[in-house]
Amino acid sequence: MANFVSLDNLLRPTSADAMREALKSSGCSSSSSCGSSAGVADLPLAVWNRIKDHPCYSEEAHHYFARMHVAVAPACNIQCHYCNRKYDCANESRPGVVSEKLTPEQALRKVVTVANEVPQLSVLGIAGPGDACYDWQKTKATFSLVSKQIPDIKLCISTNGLALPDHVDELADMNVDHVTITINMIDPEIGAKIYPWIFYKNKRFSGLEASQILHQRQMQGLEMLTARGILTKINSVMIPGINDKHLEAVNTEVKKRGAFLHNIMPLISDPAHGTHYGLTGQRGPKHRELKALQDACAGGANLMRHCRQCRADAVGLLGEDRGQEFTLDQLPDAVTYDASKRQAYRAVVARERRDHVAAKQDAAMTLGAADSDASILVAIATKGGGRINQHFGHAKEFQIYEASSAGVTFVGHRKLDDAYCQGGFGEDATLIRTLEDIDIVLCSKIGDCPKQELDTAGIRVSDEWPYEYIESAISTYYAREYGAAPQALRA
Ligand code: CLF
Ligand code: SF4
Repeated sequence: MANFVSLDNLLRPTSADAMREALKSSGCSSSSSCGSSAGVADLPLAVWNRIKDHPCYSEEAHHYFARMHVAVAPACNIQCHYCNRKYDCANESRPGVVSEKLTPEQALRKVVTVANEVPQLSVLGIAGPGDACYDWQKTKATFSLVSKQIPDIKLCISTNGLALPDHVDELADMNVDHVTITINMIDPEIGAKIYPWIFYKNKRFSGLEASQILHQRQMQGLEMLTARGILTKINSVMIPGINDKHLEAVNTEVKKRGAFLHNIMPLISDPAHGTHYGLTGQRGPKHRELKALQDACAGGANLMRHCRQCRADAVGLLGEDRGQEFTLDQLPDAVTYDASKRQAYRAVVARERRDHVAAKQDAAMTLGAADSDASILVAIATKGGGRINQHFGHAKEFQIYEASSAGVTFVGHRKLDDAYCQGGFGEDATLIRTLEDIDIVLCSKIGDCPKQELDTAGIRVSDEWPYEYIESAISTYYAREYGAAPQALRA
């Protein structure tokens, strides 16, 4: 299905009214029985300009811009208990086999093909399936080839940090402006429960010694990046009973050393993945445990809450994966970069952003006027663009917002095993568990069956605001239910 903000929008109006008209002719009526939120105003302009097109470093940008990963770096120099080398790097990807590893030349062909066909593309990341800094020659060759052809693409890496200090100067020389380090501990005693061994200076270390070295190298790498003005994001895997109580201290420490963002991710632990934690019954955190930890870190390093733990070969907006459209066998033998679509798309986004900022301001006023003590959680079905523009039955995830008189805040997302229309409901489905503490679900359309089933489970749902900006619809609902009369919606 096409994204909401696409090149198609260049040729037709993007007002909510026009989109609602289009919805009417989509052939599916609602009565069918089928199944760091910081924006430009919050940051120095120079920093905003560096993150405004990066879907991971800006929550706002993730509604509009896409990243792609190329799996050119399979080798790794440490072992994490949440990783099985047969699967994607859990630092930056959900477990799942990488479809194919690429040479730097194959990666270039793939990136140019994607850039010609996915105008949202703004970032090229190398996030495994091993470690981008340990498998350095391939990382470096790929960035060098791609940046010559597409000079404005942002270059981004993710690393466990062990080999990072050896490459910081080259990263700065190559204009890599965004580096993620996975830091799960600042106390090597805790590290020893996460990392059985590391490989450093041609030698294998284990136990406490391994974690001491890793910790020292991670801190050194972070300080070196900060000193060179490179934006850093720290990823931490939240492992209940191991480091969950410790991650607040990690947050404080990385902030002290200049980290721009902290992304606390839930451990993904499934025996089927064959990881140490999966096989030994280590559980991952519940939604509310993750949110409680993130809330407890407020005031420290800025938190990222929109991470999708994407694959090492992901392509597209966060939350969608178009990787299977760009496998090697589908790529042309030769391809030339055409900048026109990406440039045209940016003009669309600039217009959308202006409108969205105005809508958010109206929403804030509506909520303030409601003058209520209520705080609610709202689940949104969206395909991007900051709008409620997805049919309930097609949603594979919901974006979660918290609303109160103080404002609307993005607080995370929740994935479903399957969309409702593909059988994602019924006795074994996760839908009700996923939405159990949600006050209302907002979608562009919903059929009678799921509406009834949600109603039975006591979950409210509405398709009253199709294609409206998320904040506009939430504030209108909130004011109607909990406070004074809402202002007129902005179309
Ligand atoms: Fe990739 Fe990571 Fe760069 Fe983003 S992902 S290397 S910073 S371009 Fe983003 Fe994916 Fe979360 Fe990573 S959603 S796993 S944070
Ligand atoms: Fe796996 Fe990544 Fe850890 Fe290496 S750094 S063991 S690839 S999760």
